[in-house]
Amino acid sequence: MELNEIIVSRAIIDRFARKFSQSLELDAAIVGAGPSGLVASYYLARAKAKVSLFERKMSVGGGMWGGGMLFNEIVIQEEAKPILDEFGVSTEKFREGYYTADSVETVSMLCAAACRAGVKIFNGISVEDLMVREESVVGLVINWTAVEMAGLHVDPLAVKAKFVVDATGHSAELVRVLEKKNRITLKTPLRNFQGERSLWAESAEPSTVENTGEIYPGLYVAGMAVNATIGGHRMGPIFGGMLFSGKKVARVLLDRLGIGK
Ligand code: 48F
Repeated sequence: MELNEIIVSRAIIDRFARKFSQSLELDAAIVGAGPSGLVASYYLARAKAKVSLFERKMSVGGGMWGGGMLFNEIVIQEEAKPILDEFGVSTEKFREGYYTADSVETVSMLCAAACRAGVKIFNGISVEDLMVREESVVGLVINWTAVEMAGLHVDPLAVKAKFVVDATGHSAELVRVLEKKNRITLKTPLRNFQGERSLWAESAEPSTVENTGEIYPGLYVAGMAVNATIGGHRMGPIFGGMLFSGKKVARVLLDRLGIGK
C-alpha cells in the first residue's frame, strides 16, 4: 500500500471534527481529568449519559501519576478498594485498613475504563470561562491550552452542557472564575470561595465526599476542588476520597438527568 500523507491528515481532521462536533451539546461536561474527573465521567458514560471530559494538559491523571513526592504509589482506604477492583486496578494490603496501588497502573486503568464506557476526552484544551444564563451555568468556554500558554488573543469556542463539573483539583478554577466574573453567591457555608486549608487527611477525606455537589445552579464540584471551595483541608496522596467523590457526583447527576431510574 502506498501511503498518502493527505489521507492521513484528512483522517485526523475529519475524525476529530466529528468527535468535537458531537460534544458541543452534552448532558455533563467534566473539567479536569484527575482521578475524580475520570471516575465521574466513567460512571456517567456507563449509564449512557452524554459526557465529555476536558483536560488542560496533554496527559490525563492529574496529581495521581506522582503518588507521594514522586514515589509512584498511591494509598487508598479499605472502603475504596471495591472501586479500584471495579476498574481492574491491582491493590495490595499494607496495614489494616490501608491499601496501595501503582499510580501509573491506576491512572491507566481509570482512563481506559472511561474511554471504553464512551467518554470523549479532549486533552490540551483549557476551560477559561463558563456560560451563564439567568443565574445558572449552562456550559463551558474553551480554548487550546497552547493558545493560553502563548498568550495569544484568540476568541474561544463554547460547549453547552446540562451540568458542569469542576474537577480541576486544588485550583478549583471554574468556581473561582464564576465568582470573579459574576455577582453571585455560592452554596458554601460562607457563601463564597474559601480556599483550601493545610494537610489533615482524616478531616479532608470525608469532607471531600460529603460536600461533593452543586455549588451554584448547574455547576458541581468534585475531588479536591470541593475542599478548596469550602475551605476544607488537603489530604495528600490518599485517594479514596477522590474516587468516592467522582462516583457520588455521577450518581447525583444521573438522578438529575433521570437516567438509570
Ligand atoms: O488535581 P487533580 O488530580 O484533581 P482531583 O481529581 O485529584 C486531586 C489529587 O490528584 C491530589 C489530592 C488528593 O489525593 O490532593 O492532588 O481533585 O486533577 C485536576 C486536573 O484538572 C486539570 C489539571 O490539568 C489536572 O489534570 N485542570 C485544571 N484546570 C483546568 C483543567 C482548566 N481550566 N481546564 C481544563 N483542565
